[in-house]
Amino acid sequence: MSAARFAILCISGPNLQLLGSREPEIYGKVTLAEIHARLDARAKALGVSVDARQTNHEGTIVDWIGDAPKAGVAGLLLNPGAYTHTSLAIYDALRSVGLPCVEVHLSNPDAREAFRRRSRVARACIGRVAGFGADSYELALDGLVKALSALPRQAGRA
Ligand code: CA2
Repeated sequence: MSAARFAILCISGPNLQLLGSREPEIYGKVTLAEIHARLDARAKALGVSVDARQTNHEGTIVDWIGDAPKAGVAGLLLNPGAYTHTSLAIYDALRSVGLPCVEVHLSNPDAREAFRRRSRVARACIGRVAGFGADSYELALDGLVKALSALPRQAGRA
C-alpha cells in the first residue's frame, strides 16, 4: 500500500457529538461517527489520510491546530460549531499555523439566525462548505485535497 499523499486533520467543535440524536430537522440523522467513517472512506479513495476528532473545548481546538504543523498535517477541515461566531482564539491559531483550512458546516448559517451570519474564522480559511448536512464534510475534503494538490510540490506533502 502506498503512503497517503496528505495528512488531514478534521476538527469538530462543541455539541457535535450530539449529531443524530437531537434536532435532526436542522442537523440531519447521521451521527458524527458515521461522518468520520465516510470521511475515512473518501480519504482512502483520494489517497490521503484523515484524523477526525471532536471536542467541546475551545482551548483544545486551539491546541490541536497549534500542534498540527509538527504532526505533519497538510491541511485542516474545521467545523468550529458555535465557536465559529465567537472565537478569536481559533482565528488566531489558524493564522499562526498558516495551514490551508476549509470551514465546514452541516447547516447553512447564513440562512439561520442573524448571529450565525458572522464567522470569526472565515478570514483564516481558504473556503467554506455549508448547508449540505453530513455531505458538507466530504465535499470539503474534496475541495481541500484539490487545493493541496495545486500547491507547489513539497508544500503540504506528508
Ligand atoms: O451547521 C453547523 O455545522 C454549525 O457549525 C453547528 C453549530 C452551530 O452553532 C453553527 O452555527 C453551525 C451547532 C452544533 C450543535 O450541534 C448539535 C447537533 C445535534 C443536536 C444539537 C446540537
